[in-house]
Amino acid sequence: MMKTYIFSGIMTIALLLMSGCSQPPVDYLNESEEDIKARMEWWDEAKFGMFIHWGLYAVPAGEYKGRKVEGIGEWIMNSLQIPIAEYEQFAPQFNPVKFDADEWVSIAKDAGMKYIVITSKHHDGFCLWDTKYTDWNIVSATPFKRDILKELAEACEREGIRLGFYYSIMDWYHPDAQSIFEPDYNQGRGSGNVNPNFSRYIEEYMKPQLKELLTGYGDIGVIWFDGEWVPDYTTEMGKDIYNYLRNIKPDLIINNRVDKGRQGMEGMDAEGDFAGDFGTPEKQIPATGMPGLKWESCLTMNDTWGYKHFDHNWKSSETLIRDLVDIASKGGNLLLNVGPTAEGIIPDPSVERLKDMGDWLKLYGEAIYGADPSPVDRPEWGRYTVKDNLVYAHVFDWPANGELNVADINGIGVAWLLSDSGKSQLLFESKENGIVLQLPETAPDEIASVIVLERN
Ligand code: JFZ
Repeated sequence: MMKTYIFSGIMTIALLLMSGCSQPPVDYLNESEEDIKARMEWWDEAKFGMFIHWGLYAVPAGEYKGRKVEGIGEWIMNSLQIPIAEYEQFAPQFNPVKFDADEWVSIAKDAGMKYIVITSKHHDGFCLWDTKYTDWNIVSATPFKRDILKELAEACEREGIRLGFYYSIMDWYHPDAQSIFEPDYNQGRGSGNVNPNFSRYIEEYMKPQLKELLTGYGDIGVIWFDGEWVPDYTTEMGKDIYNYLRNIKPDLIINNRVDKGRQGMEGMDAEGDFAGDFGTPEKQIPATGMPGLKWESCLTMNDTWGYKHFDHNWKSSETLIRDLVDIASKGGNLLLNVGPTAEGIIPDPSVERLKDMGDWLKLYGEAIYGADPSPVDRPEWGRYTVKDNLVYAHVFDWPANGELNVADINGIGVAWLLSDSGKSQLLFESKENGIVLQLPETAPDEIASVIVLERN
């Protein structure tokens, strides 16, 4: 009896304390520059991440009933106008028995990538985790039955790789979300109409799902929205969701597509407009970066995000490494995509290219990770990055005459090849237009050699 009283007394006090602690939601839309800087520090330094587009679309792999998708593979449901009931048949066929989260994470790590962003839910609405808000998910609807995101989260945690989730606002499966953009999935809504239940989709589906993702899968670094262009979605919803997520996880980083219709760089400016935390130029590298803004280019290695069995149009390792350098020299990050097969394999051509990038970064990563953008225009022969009193000259085109014109960015005192552990000094002389460095005859690296220019 006594015990019960004491117990209930403690419970009452505990409840009172808890309710006393519950604070009104914080408004994160007007964060100070310092707070933003601190929150984004890991992301800023990371420079290089892996994008993973994986879902049921890997089953048809770009081809359905003898018809091949011309565009991107993960859009097959829409591109070939596959009705929901037919598309559902891909779920019992999705059994990626070769999926090994540790292997994927080690491929990313060996490539020098510091974070991973995976499609938790793409436009087809299919969920790669054990969500309780729909059965249209990996555990309930496939023979595989394993929570892919959980396994990936655990592998990332073990290996010190940050994990982020892509989440599509547009949803071709959820009855409250189907958009007029997708003619066959709009259930008779006319052009310009919105789904009358779209706010229910946001409140009772999207928000709870995002909460699941932020609370059950370890220390999530990024939520990467997409499909924000549907007519139903508004900037107000975006602001509300931004605050909702940051109140769950204050250090979360959220991309610009949380705002209505802010694809790529359109409409973004540095004047404090709401546009999430970073820009997402897609399949492109902005010519002069995005001054005053954080940004991340997402790129494919061939021409699709989701796996297509007949897309062999692979970029070379040279192109990809130079793209990474180019992006770093302009102050951005590179989120480089892989599209695993329905068996759970990252295609060999992707793995080979990632290995080449990792090999290059093992030698020259000092000039990429944590580096600042070049303060001067790009030179003809390559790119610059900067770190404290060091300027890194990334030379793509090694001069035949052994003379390299460099800008006197910080008052160069000494120069050496980053690949030269002995740091033997390169000779240089000042001329009207800058400085001329004397280089060895052959490039230390055919793709990008790095020269360090240090201030005295
Ligand atoms: C998308 C998705 O539709 C696509 O499937 C993929 O996931 C990709 C990463 O994002 O689509 C977009 C988004 C933005 C632009 C173009 C396509 N854009 O900015 O031009």
